Amino acid sequence: MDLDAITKHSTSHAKPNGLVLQYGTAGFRTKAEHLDHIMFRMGLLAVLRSKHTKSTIGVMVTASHNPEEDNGVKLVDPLGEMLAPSWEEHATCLANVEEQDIQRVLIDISEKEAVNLQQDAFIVIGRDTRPSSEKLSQSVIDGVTVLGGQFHDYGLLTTPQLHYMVYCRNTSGQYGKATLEEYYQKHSKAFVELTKQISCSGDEYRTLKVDCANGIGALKLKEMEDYFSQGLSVHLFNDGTRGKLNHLCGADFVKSHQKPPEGMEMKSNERCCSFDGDADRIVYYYQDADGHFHLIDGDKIATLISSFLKELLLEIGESLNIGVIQTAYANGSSTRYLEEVMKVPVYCTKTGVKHLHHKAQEFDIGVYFEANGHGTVLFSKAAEMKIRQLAKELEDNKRKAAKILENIIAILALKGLTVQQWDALYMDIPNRQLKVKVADRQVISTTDAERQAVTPPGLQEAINGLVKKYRLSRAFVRPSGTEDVVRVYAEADSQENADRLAHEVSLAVFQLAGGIGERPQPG
Ligand code: G16
Repeated sequence: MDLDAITKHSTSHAKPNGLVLQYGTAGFRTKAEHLDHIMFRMGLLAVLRSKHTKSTIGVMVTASHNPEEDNGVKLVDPLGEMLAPSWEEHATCLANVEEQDIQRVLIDISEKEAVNLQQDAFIVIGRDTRPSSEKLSQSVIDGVTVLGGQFHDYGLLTTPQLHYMVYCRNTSGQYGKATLEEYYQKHSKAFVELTKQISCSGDEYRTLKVDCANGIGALKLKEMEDYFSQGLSVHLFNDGTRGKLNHLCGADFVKSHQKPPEGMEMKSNERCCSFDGDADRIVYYYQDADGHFHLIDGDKIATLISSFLKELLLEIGESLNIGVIQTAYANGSSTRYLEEVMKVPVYCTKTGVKHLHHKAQEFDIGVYFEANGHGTVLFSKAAEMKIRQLAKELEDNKRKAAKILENIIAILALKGLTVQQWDALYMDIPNRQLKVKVADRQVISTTDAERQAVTPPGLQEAINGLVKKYRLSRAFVRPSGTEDVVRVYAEADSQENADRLAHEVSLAVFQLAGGIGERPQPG
């Protein structure tokens, strides 16, 4: 390690006095102007992680669903997964030390993790379209180079694309080349193949309106459009040419306000969807003939996919085990439907893709989705090999099902239901999400996959008392890991009651957990 160079460079990426940040739900997130030192230091840490794993490590500069003024960074581990928890702790430690202690912390991490400092390091970097992202990714590069790491800067990428690049580079091309062209080809091929096999007629399956949250999704979808031109025609809205990133649009807005984004023309029964700012969430929706808005969120996506997979497995006579992973935000109706109607085991983890992903790895086929639209399906290596084998061996009618399964490994598509039939699988329990500002959100700690508050004293008792007043009700609170707020979630038998319960719980948080600013107002 060239300690002098580290000292020299770190002074040009000074840490604001007194600023303490934590590696949260999806890395570091805060106002962009407070992140320069974090980016530089995460460049340093990525090099150590790369040397330690002897693999390429990814760094994504994005604050995803957060407002345009924010930014953030997360590290991507060798198999395209989120950073290992022990290294999250190193990240938080390195982010918060004073400049003169950076070298000591780097040496401590290297010693603790037995990092071979002579090992080469390679880092790939991607960024979203925020005005601050380019400069911040330069600070990452500064950190990488000062520790002697090599790098490839992909520039503008969606978060899933960066994860894909990391995985490709670490699997010696077995999964594909780490280029955008290959990414588009691979995904569109599976999709087009799949749409050929599913006999659905009419345009309704081939057109989709997409709200791109004024973010990177618009650029990348435009690039991808030609690759799947036979299978799907997409109409882009909020493509960043006018509006502000995530402002009154995007998946987070649509999900939490339960209404369409601004800037999208919706005719009745048209299929529409929204990405978030880095295009790693998707929620679907439509407006019925009476003008009512219907949201098809991550819970419904998980239900569709797992029921589809179960049918296919039944068809080919395979008994691979499927598990569905949700978080506390999953609508109560979705959990009941999955367990009681579909008879698949459902597990609840803490918020954050990393937690769901980890649990999903325990199954032959692990389907995980957060209600907000993040998710995927994991096939164990053994399950994948079995399916590929079956796709070759089985007699014709069964082979078709196995072939579909094989393509599904790369991409997921609908099973020929209309969006309305999909929506009608079960009825959501009315629900409401709110945010409360408190002086220090860490005063709230939780247990039971974030469904119960442990501190501050009295808060859980207060929530229990409020929940009892309503039918079919449930509520919980938790500190956000991406925004400086406490999140409140409530369900009840009517929208009015869900709104009321969420408001009453917000007031309890405000009173018992040190609320600041204006008291939460009803509706
Ligand atoms: C990130 C995480 C998600 C999480 C969301 C909200 O999403 O990747 O797993 O659900 O934040 O987290 P919290 O409630 O802790 O703020 P994104 O799309 O912003 O990367």
